[in-house]
Parts: sequence; C-alpha cells; structure tokens
Amino acid sequence: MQTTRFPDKNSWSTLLQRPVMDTSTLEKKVNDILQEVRSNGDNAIRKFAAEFDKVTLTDLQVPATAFEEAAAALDPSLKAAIQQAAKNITTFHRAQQEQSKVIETMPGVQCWRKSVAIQKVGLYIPGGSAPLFSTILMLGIPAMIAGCKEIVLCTPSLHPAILYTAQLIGIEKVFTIGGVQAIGAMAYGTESVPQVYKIFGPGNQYVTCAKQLVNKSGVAIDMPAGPSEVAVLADDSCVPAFVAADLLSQAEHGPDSQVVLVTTSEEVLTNVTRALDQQLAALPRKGIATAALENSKMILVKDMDTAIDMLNAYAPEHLILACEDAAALAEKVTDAGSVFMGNYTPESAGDYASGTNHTLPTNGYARAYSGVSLDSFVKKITFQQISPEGLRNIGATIEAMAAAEGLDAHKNAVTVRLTQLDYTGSLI
Ligand code: HSO
Ligand code: ZN
Repeated sequence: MQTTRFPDKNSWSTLLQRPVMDTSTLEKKVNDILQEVRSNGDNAIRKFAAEFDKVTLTDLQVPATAFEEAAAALDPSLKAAIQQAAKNITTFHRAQQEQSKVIETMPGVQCWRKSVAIQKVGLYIPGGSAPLFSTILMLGIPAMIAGCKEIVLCTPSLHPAILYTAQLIGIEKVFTIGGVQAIGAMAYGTESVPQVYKIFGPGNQYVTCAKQLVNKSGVAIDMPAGPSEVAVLADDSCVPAFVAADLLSQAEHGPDSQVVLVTTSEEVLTNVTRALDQQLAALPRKGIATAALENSKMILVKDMDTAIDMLNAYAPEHLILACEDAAALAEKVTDAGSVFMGNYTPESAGDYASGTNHTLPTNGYARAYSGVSLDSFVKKITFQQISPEGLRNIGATIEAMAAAEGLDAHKNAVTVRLTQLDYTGSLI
C-alpha cells in the first residue's frame, strides 16, 4: 500500500482516484451478444454457454429436485448461519415498509402515495471464485417483502449454497445462465426466461456493461456497479490487527478492489502495516488481495476534521470508523454507502448477516446514490381525489396557472366542472 503523509487538499482527488477501466472496446462485443439473445432466445444462450463457458445446457431452468439435493448436501451449520442472516436481513428490511398517509392539502383535496412492488425483477448472481449466495439474501429478501410477483434468478453457478439460499427465501425460477447472456435473457425474455422490468446484482465488466446497455433500452438496473472498496478511519484507540483484517476483507474481493486507511497516528500506520503483512501471508486469496493492495492507500492526516473532509470527498462504498468517538464522527459523514462504527463492527457483518444490505454504491456514487433497500423494489405511485368542495377551493388556482402557461385545455378541465357544479350546485 502506498503511504502519503499530510497531502495537500488539492491533491486529494488524484491521490484517491479509483482504478479506471476502459470499457469502450467491450461495448460492441457485449451488444452483439445481447442482440443475438434478443433475436434467438434460448438457442443463443445455449450457443454462448458452449462457446464461452464450455458447458452444454439442455434445460435452462434448474429443476425442483436440484434444490432438494443441494439442501441435503449442505453442512447443517452453514444452513443455520444462512437462516440467521436471512432472519436479520428480513427484520431490517421489513422495518422499511411504509404506511401510506392520506394528506389533505386543502379542504376536499386529498393526496397520498403508495409503494407498489415492481412486478417482475431479475437477480443476477455471478459464478467465479466466490459463490455469492449472500447476495441472494440481499436481493431476494427485499424483493419478497416488497411483493414482487415474478422473481427470476440467473446464475452460472449451481453451488449447493446458492440453490439452498434461493429455495430458503422462496425463489423458484432459477436459471443456469451466466454473463451477458443472462442479462439479455432477463431484459428481453426468451422461451424459458421471463422478461423483467428491473435487473439487480453484481458481475464482471461484461455483466456491468450489459446492464448499462439494457438500461439504455428501458430496463431499470439497481445501480452502476464497480469494484468493491472500503475506507477505514482509525485513531490511536483502534486495534491494528482488526483494521488490517478489515482492509484485507475487501482487498480479497478482486484485484481491482481498493482499500484506504486514513489515520491521525504515525503509530497506527506502522502497526497496521505490520499486521497486514502477517495476515496477508496466511490468506488463501493472497494473490488477489496483494494486487488490490497495489491500488490502495494509507494516508496520514493532521486531524479528524481533515480526515472526515477527505473521506466525504472520496465517498467510499464502506466506511469503518475505528475511532474512540465513532458516534460523533458518524454524524459528520455525508458521503458513504454504509458506515461501520467502533472496533467491534467489521464490514463483514454488513456483508453477511447484521441486517443491512451489502449492495452499495461504489466508485464515488455514494455522493448521490443509496444502496439497495426495500425502496429499490417498489415504485411509489401517487393518488389523489378531489371532492366538489375541494374543486371549488382549488379551481381558481389551477385556472390562473393554466391560463398563464397558455394551456387553455388544462384550464377548461377545471372550468367545465366548476360550471357544472354551479348549475347543479344546490344538489351537491
Ligand atoms: N463486500 C461486498 C459484498 C460481499 N462480501 C459479498 C462478501 N460477500 C460488497 O462490496
Ligand atoms: Zn465483502
């Protein structure tokens, strides 16, 4: 990790630059695959699976028997852990449900807003070196609570924990489709895969590019995804071994992950560096973590105010406050995806089991985007109902504004009603 001491404010953005990916060459390739899936459906999916993944797919949908076999094969202690995580995630997301309130803005003018589930959603869970069954909980549970009618899951991995988790939370339509083909299948629909209105989930550069392309053609996506990142703010009260473990827990995600340590203490720098070296040597994913640490920074700053300014400017996906006064510092956080406070709150708690969602804005998007929540699976529809009395109260306001905009038909929509009310007024 590169160490910088007391950087000038003008250099912060360069210092904290994320690794940039050039995706321009991907776009044509990805678009060709999407278009072929759009035109040839299941056959295109089979063709690409054979070509890219060297697998022969017959049935695309995972049969019911496979879920039973997965459940039988899985270690009971892992099943218990998944159940506990599911319970906490359900509790946290269920509490996000809102009751709609009818608001009378003027006498007789009632307005309200109701959350209605996005009826059809698609979840993508990548294959690769880590079977991210935890992401099924993070996406599937809020989708279920929201009441999404059709929940489709595409994944190239038939890892028993993936099938078990899908079944546990009630996702029945699971398809063995990976990569760009999966995004195309859910965006356009095929003979086997239902078309959806919004697609969620992580993926590599190809999947991310595919999500962005289908988004342009009208399918919603959860958020622009990028490599994982964590920033740790540590003072002398931190435990260097804990800080090192947190930095490595994000670094092991991928070679393009970025981890940042900001501290006011030279001693913390020395001790965390030592702990990092020790812990890194013992990690099975040492190679990946080492590559990520090359993109990563340790920064010494003069005080906590500077640290918080810098971290808000960086807007990390995860922010750990390993500081004595974590509660007071947390109040000053304006830009971060998810905040972890104190020495006993590792980021992995939020990644797996505490209850919060782990699908979070990366790449500085935390300046303007929130992580996935129940809201991501609903639209909020507004309703209104105006009584005759209400229209008498608000009518002149609408007429005056419509006339001033030169939109006479708008004005008339009120005038014809008021005229009729004047005529029949005594009856109402
Ligand atoms: N930290 C990841 C989520 C995750 N971690 C899944 C472990 N499994 C999001 O940045
Ligand atoms: Zn993680």
